[in-house]
Amino acid sequence: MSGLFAMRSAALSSTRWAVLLSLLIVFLGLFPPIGAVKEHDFKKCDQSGFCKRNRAFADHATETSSWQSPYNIDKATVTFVDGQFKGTVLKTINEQGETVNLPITVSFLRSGVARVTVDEEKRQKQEIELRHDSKVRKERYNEAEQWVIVGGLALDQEAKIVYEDKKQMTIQYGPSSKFEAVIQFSPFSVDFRRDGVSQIKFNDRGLLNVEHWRPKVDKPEVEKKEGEETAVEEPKGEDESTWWDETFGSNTDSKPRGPESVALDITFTGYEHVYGIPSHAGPLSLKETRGGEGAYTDPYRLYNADVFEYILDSPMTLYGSIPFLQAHRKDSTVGVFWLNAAETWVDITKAKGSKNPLTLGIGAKTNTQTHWISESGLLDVFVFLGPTPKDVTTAYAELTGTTAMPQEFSLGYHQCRWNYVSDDDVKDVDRKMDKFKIPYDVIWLDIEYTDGKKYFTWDPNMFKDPIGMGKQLLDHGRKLVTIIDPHIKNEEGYHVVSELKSKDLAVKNKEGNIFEGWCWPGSSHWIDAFNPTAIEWWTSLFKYDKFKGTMENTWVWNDMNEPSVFNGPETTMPKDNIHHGGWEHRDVHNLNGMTFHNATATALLSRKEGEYRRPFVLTRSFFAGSQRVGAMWTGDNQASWDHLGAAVPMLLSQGIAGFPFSGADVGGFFGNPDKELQTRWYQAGAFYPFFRGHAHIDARRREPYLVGEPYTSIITAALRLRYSLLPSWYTAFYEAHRDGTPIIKPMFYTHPDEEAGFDVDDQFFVGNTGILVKPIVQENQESTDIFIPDDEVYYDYFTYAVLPTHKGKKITVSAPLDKTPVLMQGGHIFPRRDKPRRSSALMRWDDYTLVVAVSKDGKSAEGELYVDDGDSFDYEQGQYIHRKFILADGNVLTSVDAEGRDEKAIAEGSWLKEMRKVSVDRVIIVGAPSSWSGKKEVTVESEGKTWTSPIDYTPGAAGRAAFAVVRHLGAKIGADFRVSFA
Ligand code: NBV
Repeated sequence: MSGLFAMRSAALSSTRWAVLLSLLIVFLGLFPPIGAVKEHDFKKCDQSGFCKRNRAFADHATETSSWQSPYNIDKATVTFVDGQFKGTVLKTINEQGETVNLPITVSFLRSGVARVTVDEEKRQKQEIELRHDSKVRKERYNEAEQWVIVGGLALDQEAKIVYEDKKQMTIQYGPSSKFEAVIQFSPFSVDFRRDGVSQIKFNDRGLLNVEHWRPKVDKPEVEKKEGEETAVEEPKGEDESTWWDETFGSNTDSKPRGPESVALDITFTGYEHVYGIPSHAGPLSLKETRGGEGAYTDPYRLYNADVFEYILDSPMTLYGSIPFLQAHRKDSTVGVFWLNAAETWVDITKAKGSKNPLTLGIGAKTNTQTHWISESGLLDVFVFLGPTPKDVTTAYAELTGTTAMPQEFSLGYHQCRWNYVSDDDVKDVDRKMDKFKIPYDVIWLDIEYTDGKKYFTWDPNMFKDPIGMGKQLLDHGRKLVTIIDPHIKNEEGYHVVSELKSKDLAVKNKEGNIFEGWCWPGSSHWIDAFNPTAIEWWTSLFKYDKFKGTMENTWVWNDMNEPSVFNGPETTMPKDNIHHGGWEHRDVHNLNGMTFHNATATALLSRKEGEYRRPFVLTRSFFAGSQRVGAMWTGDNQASWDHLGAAVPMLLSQGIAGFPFSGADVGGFFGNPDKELQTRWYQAGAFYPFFRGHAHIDARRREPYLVGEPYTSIITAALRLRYSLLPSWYTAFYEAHRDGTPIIKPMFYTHPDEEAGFDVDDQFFVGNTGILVKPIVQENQESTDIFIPDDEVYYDYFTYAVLPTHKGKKITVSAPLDKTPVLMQGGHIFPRRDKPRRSSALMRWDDYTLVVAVSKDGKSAEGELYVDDGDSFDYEQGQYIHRKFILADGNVLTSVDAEGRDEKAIAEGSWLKEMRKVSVDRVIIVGAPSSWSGKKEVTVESEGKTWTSPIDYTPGAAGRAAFAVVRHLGAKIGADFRVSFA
């Protein structure tokens, strides 16, 4: 590994070295590296000039008792029109009182969200000079919004000034005018209040810092003393050493615009827990970052990077970032979204024992203080005042979009490894899965399927007949995913690179020439997916007649899109590279992965004239908004118990940051899991929103049928559990698509009032099913403790045992190797399909089972089912079934349209017509009332007919709930029905 990393950071210029390097890469590719991430290959805050400067600024402010923020609003410039406050912040830059103009806009949005944007006048007007004859844009990057925001920007015309004097202005806004923003002019600060109580404060600690443009002034040389190098006079006050250029490893960043960071302190008044800002391998409830017991010493970093074999419990950056954070205390959630795509760091500290009078009386005494620091771009922050976690996630989703309705197959199991070596290999695995009756939906091809890492080609020897392979999969209802990365091999005669060059669609270097770097194929260029013309061209490459060998069951995986550049600084692109529109890579880095993912998904929308289906594209890198495009996974984890344990908090964090279609490599990417670990990982993975087994090229083959008994059977049972619950998973995806809620939900989200659950991150609820899962992530564990967030009744999923639970306490449940701890919370109804099949496609017309977990009141429960064709966009035209099931009074179960639609009025397409023939076959009622004892039949009414169906009642015994099973119910899933137990 060390060799590869050394190579990745080496700046090689001569052809001889280049050839040697490519040979070495090929060689090392054959024997890929082992060993943990080289932390020193990635910057710490004190190696990142702007982070270090802003932390020093913060320290100075904190240590100076008389500190006053040098930012003041010039009252004379203030206007407030149609829900928008505008003015100029004056930044005092020296003792003479000289100031710099920073235009500020505070927009109050109809949704109740407030947005604060600060720009720099000189840069807006392009009145700055660039160094090194650079041709990049002079403005601060102001296009992040175009990629990220899809709605919710309408202004709240009702917002009004309710108080104003020389010092401040109070604006009332939001639903029922419950929110207020108190904008203080001097020094500038904003206090966001709900019902008169302070929730979020900007610049309360005076850490606002907008590094304004200034020309480089060459300092006079000081007299050289004997034996010393030529010295430059050290500037007084600020540390200029990283203003004009900055070296890390062998790369020097030329910084044509000099220092330009933006930073702000944001305090959450009375909030002890903060969540979000993925992706980091650490707990869901974020840690403090400025030292102290158990705290990190570095800020959380958001700078998408190929962090090979990442370490756990670390604020280190990973492959993707979403700068959205929620703060939570009992019964209140608020949040901020920091819309900035440049390298960003977030420091978190908690000020305990605060005597803040505004928080007294509500029991909270801790303020969480955050300090956000970005290298360039606008200061652009959205503020959410809740008060529920759902209010916050929904408002965020209105801005950035919700998770796309997925291809239904993509919720099934994905079988991947680096690599299935030939088309015969793929066909063989496919047959063996059938032979062993192991359900799966998708088999994946990693980079080796290509001809010499040239995407859109096939290895002519190993993949002679990709269409034959695709057809076998199609016959079994299965799909193929092929990897397509953004680095394009720089090889004479390769049509993709020739077109990329001739059409001028690649990312440029600082000189404005095509950027060349190193990745898997050796010398490569990178498509600039910020360019609309590049997206158009990219789309053309995926047409079935262009990417020969693909067909309608082929889908795509985008890897390495941070982008990963082996010989670039921190394994990525130089920051002074140039993108479409003249923006520096520095400005857009964290958006890069999303633009590529987006280009690929766009391409899949039109592979053939007349074909318009939901794309499936997995991405490694992402940003806010990526949820609209596809799924993500947590990158290169390891086959270790620790990594298994790390996955759930990471996926929970993804969910509350609005990108819930997420998974971790099941089995662990690097290394070889032992049989127990692999089994436990499948049991956990069966409850990841995205469920894929994957392995490194060096890892031993580990398809589930190879593990041997009893493991293969246990893994198969976990897979079948996933498959039987697919209707519930699909319904949870629909809910996420509708309003941005997470698919797997942490305790604080479902039970915002139960304080003991606020830092619980190793268990979760699946959608609104009431299914509570606690994966086993430790070796030799035969039991586990599950935290119970409320006083509902909880049943064991498999045995129907009623657990002796207490709100806010843990309960021990047994978990031998063949059991995943899964509970059912009383009060819920969820749909299943219980007939074991080989793939989700084969389950399409299967009848349903409804599981009713009766509430502690012994008579009620509710749940939903959403189903559509799982492939097209016809659901947008009403081609779906959405039912609400209600058990009332312990004697009637009804099914009604969840949206109150008159279903007869919906014109039936072919899918809906067929689906209307599908029935509810069984209803299992767990916690069935004892009055049903001895009952032999129930009365069913539906579609104007009445009939009876048999019911078997089993009385409760030895801690197990009474349960009843209605067989052959026969009511159609799409029709209203009423089952009477009386
Ligand atoms: O394409 C090869 C791998 C892939 O299997 C993995 O899932 C990605 O995260 N890829 C990274 C590149 C090389 C990793 C060592």
